[in-house]
Amino acid sequence: MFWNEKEENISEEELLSLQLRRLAGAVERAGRSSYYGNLFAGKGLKGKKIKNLDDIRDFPFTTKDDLRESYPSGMLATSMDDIVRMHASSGTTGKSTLVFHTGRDISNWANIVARGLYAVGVRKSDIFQNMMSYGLFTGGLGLHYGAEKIGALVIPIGTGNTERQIDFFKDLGTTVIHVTPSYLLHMGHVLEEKGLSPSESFNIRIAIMGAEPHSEATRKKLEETFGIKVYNCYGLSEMNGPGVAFECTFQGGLHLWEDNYFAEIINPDTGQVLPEGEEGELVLTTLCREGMPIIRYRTKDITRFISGRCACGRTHRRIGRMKGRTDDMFIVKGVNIFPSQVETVLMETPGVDKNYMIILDRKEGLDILSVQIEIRRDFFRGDLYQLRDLQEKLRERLKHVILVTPSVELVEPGSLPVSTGKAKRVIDKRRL
Ligand code: DLL
Repeated sequence: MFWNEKEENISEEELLSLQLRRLAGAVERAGRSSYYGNLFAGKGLKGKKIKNLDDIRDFPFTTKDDLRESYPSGMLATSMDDIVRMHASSGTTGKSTLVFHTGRDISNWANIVARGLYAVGVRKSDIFQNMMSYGLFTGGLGLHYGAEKIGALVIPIGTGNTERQIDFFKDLGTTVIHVTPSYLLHMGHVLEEKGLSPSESFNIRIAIMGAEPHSEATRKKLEETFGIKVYNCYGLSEMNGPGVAFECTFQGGLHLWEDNYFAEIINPDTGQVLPEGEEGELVLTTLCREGMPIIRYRTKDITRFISGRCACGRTHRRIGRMKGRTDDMFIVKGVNIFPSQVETVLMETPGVDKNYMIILDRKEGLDILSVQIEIRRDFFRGDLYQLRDLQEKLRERLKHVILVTPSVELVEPGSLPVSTGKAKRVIDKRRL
């Protein structure tokens, strides 16, 4: 039932004292990087010893902007020689947030992913089709290594190429898939169009689903459509990637692996740590990472701790399904996008006026991103070719920056709604 009973069924006292030891080590290691070294020295925290878990509250938060500003290696806490792999957050181009891992970091990460996979019933005999992008994005390699550790046969197919995915389902008898909710919804439509019953045609038992927000209703719908069990897996590249928290077969929340991450829930406005059970922003500290320890990272994800021990027996506390984010980031086809990235492209393109709107929708299970853009009156001289050129140029530039191909609609100046307060740039019509 457990991948590693000693680690997962650890007593609360032991877990707390392990966290304390590891937290002290994490702060000490972080201080070796130029970023934290200077920060701690400037705040008089250099050499501060962590004597109890609450001592971490004296340390400042780390944000995505801090990671960007310390690009490329300001948070590196070891020599570059000790690093064996680098990943980056999805959807970032240019100055992205890089994370460096030593060999031991990769092995620890694979261990907690294996833990999560084992907890939902993945075994050595399974055929694991990994339908997430490989590369800088952590979804591909992150689960790959965990599934290999269990001894499953891993098919590193990545995302897309739906025809081949279906062929492998049939020909190799895939039993477990790792997929984003939007891609699985899309597959359901494709299969139905082909006259194939998703629930009767294959051997799939389990889907691991993550990287994007989704609701309990979406889970239920997918479980029914495919006749499988769907389990939620949460993570973010700054904290390694997938597998920070994983559901077990009881589906009553996600076990956050507290021997690897120290978690706090804060009030996003005041930064105050909230009492257990209250909803707020999840803040995480890496407890074991050597290559790039991160202290009190503001994930911007809203969740809460679920009280009580899970029926599965694991001690690690559970968090609830993500309720949303405190910033304006949205996720399309598993890729993180900020409206500011779209805005930068638009404002750099001659002919574009001030107002624009991003519309997110879902057709046959597939995410669609459209951008409506007001065009300057003096630019529009009734030349259709010129407009088509501009439309094409915008589509290409946006695709280059946000890594998702948008549909671009050019509209007359003054035709989009003008907001009086904070501009609402994104309309999300997708039903999660
Ligand atoms: O999305 C890592 C991942 C890959 C997780 C595969 C699970 C499966 P990033 O690209 O850095 O990393 O994006 C992280 O995605 O802060 C959340 O807002 C969102 N997110 C990730 N998993 C979930 C989930 C990967 N299960 C950001 N539910 C996070 C809701 C999720 N949101």
